[in-house]
Amino acid sequence: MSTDVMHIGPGNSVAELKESILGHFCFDVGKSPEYATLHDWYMAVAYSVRERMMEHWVSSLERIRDKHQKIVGYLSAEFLMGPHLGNAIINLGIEQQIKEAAEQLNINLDEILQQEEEPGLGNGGLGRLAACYLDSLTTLKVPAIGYGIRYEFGIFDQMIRDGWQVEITDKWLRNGNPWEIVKPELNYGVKLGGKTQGYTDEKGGYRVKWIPEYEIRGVAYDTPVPGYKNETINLLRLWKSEATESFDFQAFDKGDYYGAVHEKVFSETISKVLYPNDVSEAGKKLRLSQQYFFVSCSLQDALRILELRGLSLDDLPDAVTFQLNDTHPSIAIAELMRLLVDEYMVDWDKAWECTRKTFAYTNHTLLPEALEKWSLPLFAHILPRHLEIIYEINSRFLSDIRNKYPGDDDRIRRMSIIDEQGSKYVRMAHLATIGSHAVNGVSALHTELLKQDVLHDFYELQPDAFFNVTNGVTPRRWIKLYNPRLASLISDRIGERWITHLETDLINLQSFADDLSFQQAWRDVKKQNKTDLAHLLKQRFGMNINPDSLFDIQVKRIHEYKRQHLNALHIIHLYNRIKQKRTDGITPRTFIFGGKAAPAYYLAKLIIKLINAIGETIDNDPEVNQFIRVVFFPDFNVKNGAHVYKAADLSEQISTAGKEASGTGNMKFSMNGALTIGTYDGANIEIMECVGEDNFFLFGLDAAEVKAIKQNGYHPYDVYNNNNDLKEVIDLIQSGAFSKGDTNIFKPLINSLLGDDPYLVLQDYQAYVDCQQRVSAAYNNEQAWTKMSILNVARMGKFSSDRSIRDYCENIWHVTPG
Ligand code: GL4
Repeated sequence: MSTDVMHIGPGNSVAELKESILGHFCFDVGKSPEYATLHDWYMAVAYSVRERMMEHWVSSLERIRDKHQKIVGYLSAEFLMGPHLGNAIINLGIEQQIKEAAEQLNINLDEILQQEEEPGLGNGGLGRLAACYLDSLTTLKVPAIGYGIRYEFGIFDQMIRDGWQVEITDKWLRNGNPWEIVKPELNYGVKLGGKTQGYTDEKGGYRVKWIPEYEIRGVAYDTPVPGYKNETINLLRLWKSEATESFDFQAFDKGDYYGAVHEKVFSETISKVLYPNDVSEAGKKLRLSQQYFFVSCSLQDALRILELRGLSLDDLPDAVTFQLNDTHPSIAIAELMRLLVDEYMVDWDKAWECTRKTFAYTNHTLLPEALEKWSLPLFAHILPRHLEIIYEINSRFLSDIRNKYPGDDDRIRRMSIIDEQGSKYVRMAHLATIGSHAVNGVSALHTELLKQDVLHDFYELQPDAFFNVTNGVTPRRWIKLYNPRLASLISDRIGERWITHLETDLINLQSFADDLSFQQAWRDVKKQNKTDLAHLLKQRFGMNINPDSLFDIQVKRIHEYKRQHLNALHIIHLYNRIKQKRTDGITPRTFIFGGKAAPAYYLAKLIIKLINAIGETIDNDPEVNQFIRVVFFPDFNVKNGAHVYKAADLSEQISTAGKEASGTGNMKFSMNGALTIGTYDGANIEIMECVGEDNFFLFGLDAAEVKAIKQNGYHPYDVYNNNNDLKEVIDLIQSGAFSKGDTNIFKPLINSLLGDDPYLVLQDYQAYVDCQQRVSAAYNNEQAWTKMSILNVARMGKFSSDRSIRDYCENIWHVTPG
């Protein structure tokens, strides 16, 4: 059977690809080529490429079955995949042929690629990490399914009007999605609300059943994820919510048409829209319903696969391992217990052992506002049975703790899944930790802080359950696809193996760091990438930037802890110096910002306004703009990221130490030849260790100093008063210099900085400005800078997501790649 399938596989010659594209044009797009739009061609090319993945899909499934391989179920509320077409083409290894086929068809492949609307099913780093991990899992031939939600509307599109962020609905599905394959037969019922009822089973045992208020259905939408040139496909399986019955015929018979449709509308709401908050939680009812919805479908799906493979429930931990991508899917722990205990009648202890063996939990943030907790009434209202199960898990767990630490009531209070203070809450991080066999942080520092702080009691209880897995990013998308000039320069010197062996091979570039002709070629690539970005910004937004200036870039979600406003203060410092004619030592720079603010996060939106206001003021001031420019690149997403990382000279990674769990943009920049100005935070520390302190611009307080200064009483107003330069900078904002005389508009931001400055912007200001001065000086030495840039790239091998996935395989999942 398997070989039959292989035989029908389409070929990859130029002629075959051309024929295939024309075939899809005719049979799927259904138009005559004379009337074709670019989007029509995109669809035809996408179908042709997808077809070439499908044969590997079937053979990959057969391989898993025949080898009895363990499957990784990556449970994530977000997958920020980025456009599929370009990635699929390079991973299938058909870029040359496709290019040629397109040429022969008289279509421009770059224009075709631009047609794809990216699936923005994530907020930022966490969702993008999930996407990099799927790429690496598949490239390493680890059987995996990414389980998530098929949001109808992903992260909003950002527009900038009058300097302010405006949110536009992301209608990513409006022109169809050629990458997904709906599996109507793969659908599961998901209950919500209602109550529970006890009963006695045939053996006289006490059991509980859940009588829900309503039930919805989840339908599977599969997207193939190709490995790099290895004929392997994994699945991204996203659930769409539907009504169990589209019409309530009883209501319909009574003439209540609207009542009949109501249920359908409600059911479809569950997978309607992604919550646009990054590292912060709103505690909304719909959000908990979304989490439960996708987790319940995914677990039912895994149990179906188990059965299909002829295995029993006892085999579950050996057949599947579930990774919880933050606490968002952690209700899965209670759901698996419910399925095993209530539906499969497994006894509690056995079910618990199986559950703990099956789950592992990754924590992605220490920020208190991001640690999910649900109020008990809300939880009970949506998941009454799960709350009972959580109480049972908690009471057994706490009784163990009591035995271990007799009389330590404070510890009980701290470790309980239920937060008993004030209005009571379910703490999802505690549920995730207690219900998993492994817990990991995402950088060395972050894991250390998890152990010392947020999960300290749990670490003390079970130190062996804690691991670090430093994040990584895929070099396929982030170097080969999005920086083709650099990729071919690297391959020219060290061969192509680095694409899948970054850790061992990229280091070979080191020997060229002093080679002057290589340095020149290196600079040429950067210059061309910068020129491309300048053209794009000119074309799309009419912005004027100079590719000969230093490109100083900060792209990431806008958040106070990431301190885009610290960057802005430095810009104003330069502005002030230029206005005062103290220009020596100022290197021409273009400051580029990008990133979305959560729609309800007022201060973040005000930071965007401030950046744009500074940019506009400078645009209109030739005295200043001969030295510096500031641009805000609207709607930063994966697609726009393609043009940004490769064009950077300087990467801004300036979060308050201890706040950024890892960061992954820091890795993308450095891998593409930017030097980093950064704090001692997240993965910056490990990046600096790898690239060398001399090739990294470090400044500011470290995490311990941040903690100490806060404990001893921090007084930002004194910092402001005692630093003349800083005072001038803040006073300039306050004077209305960037707001046409309006002295009110930025008050909330200034009040926050002078009032309590929770992220120590003022404290780190001077160190940052001084460090930027060192950057300027270093940039003026072209050769030395180029050498640092080469060494940065050469020493970044550790930060491939392939390494991260190998770490997970070895320490957490116990599966062998390949
Ligand atoms: C995040 C962290 O903020 C970020 O530092 C990290 O790189 C990313 C992936 O581990 O996870 N946590 C949340 S929540 N959103 C993130 O981007």
